Amino acid sequence: GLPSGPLAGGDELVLDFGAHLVGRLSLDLRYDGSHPDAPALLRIFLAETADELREASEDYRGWLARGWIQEESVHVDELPGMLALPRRYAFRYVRVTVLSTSPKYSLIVSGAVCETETSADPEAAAPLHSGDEELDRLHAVSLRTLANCMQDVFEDGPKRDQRLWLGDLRLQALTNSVSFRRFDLVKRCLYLFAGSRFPDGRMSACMFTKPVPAADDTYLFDYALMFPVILEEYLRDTDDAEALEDLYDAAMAQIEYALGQLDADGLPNAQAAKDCFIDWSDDLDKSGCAAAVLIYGLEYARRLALRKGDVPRADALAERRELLRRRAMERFWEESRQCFVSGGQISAATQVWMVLADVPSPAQARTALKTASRPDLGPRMTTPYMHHYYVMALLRAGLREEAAAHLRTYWGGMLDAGADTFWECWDPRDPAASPYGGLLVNSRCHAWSCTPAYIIRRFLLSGGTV
Ligand code: RAM
Repeated sequence: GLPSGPLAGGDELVLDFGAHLVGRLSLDLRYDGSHPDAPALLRIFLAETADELREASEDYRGWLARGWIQEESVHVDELPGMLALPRRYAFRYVRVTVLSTSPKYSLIVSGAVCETETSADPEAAAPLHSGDEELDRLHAVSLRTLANCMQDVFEDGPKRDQRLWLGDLRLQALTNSVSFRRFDLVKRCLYLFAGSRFPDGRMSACMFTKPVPAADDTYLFDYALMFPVILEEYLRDTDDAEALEDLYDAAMAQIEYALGQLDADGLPNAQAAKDCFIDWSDDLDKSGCAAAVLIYGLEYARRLALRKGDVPRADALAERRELLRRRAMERFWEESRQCFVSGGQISAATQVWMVLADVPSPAQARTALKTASRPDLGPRMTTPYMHHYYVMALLRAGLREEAAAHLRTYWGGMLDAGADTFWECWDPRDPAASPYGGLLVNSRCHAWSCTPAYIIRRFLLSGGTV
């Protein structure tokens, strides 16, 4: 029942499905005029957001493969009929451009169907009715983001990269724990990582799953250290003794490897800092963050050792942690400025990770985070991944109002800019920014942006502490 008139060569039609979907698209095609005497040639472009519709794919010059752009050229030999497009797509809008029919007929798009795919049961997660409309919307969009990324594994983005990343998994697992509670999917992802390690025991930062599970050859120091964190949080939710038994060594191997990457002062060396992701920021000095993430990981490893009944190891890990904490204070804390300085830089990222790792005292944490909020300092945070940890650090430091305000302005800013699902990158001062040199390949439904539901349920409404 689409209001599509007959389309001749050069005409186009844009369909708006009204929400961000992940699934398979079919178009019901008919014709007007004489029996088709030539194939219809169509270009079909699928966009997650309206601003993508304004971009011309032939102008894309970014450094990520253009194969991620959701665009098909299709010959339709038989009309009328259903045209089933070949891939799974992530989209809200579909533009059908008729490149050619023939002088004897025109094309009619009389219907469009998307069969959606997710492994999240929408019934399992109750909508929020908090009496605060903004929070309810943030919660709903956050869950839609997570659900659309939940496929065979927790994907980072259903448009791109469609794969499992350790850093993203941590945030998805947290949000899953307050919503869909598909702990079996978390477990599957943990086993995929643990079972696909490099020969030296390190864990890849990301996994392909098709046609068969295979680790990517990327190692990220901070992502690998998230494995013990995710495992410990998974066990907190499930008490799964089998998983503890199976995955404990793999988790400890990530800590051991990282502890082997220290410099003469006993802090993570330059290579470790280089191997950190932290945020999409070329200018960010990551040495302070590398130290803090290791200290953070050590605390979770200590808790795992306790779960395992391995008290001597738990004590040894606590000692290593305290030693590293003191060294980090010595090298990175600047008393006169009351904040952390890494490689001469005062960045939000460094303050955030130091606070999360409990490196400073509570009073120092508060001054460091006040510094972090000064927009004139250091490289800006660019991804919701980093902004999530900023909110967590504010909560850790007892700055609850600031945390709630940041949630509302940052993720709320995406809502104001038209988000149906939360985006991979969002810099309010540069809305069209792309770490990949082209908006068309930015993912607009992205795993690491899905945490507002977690923050709202665990902390803002229930008064929980980090
Ligand atoms: C990108 C993706 C993914 C992230 C990595 C580091 O490819 O956005 O989510 O984890 O970078």
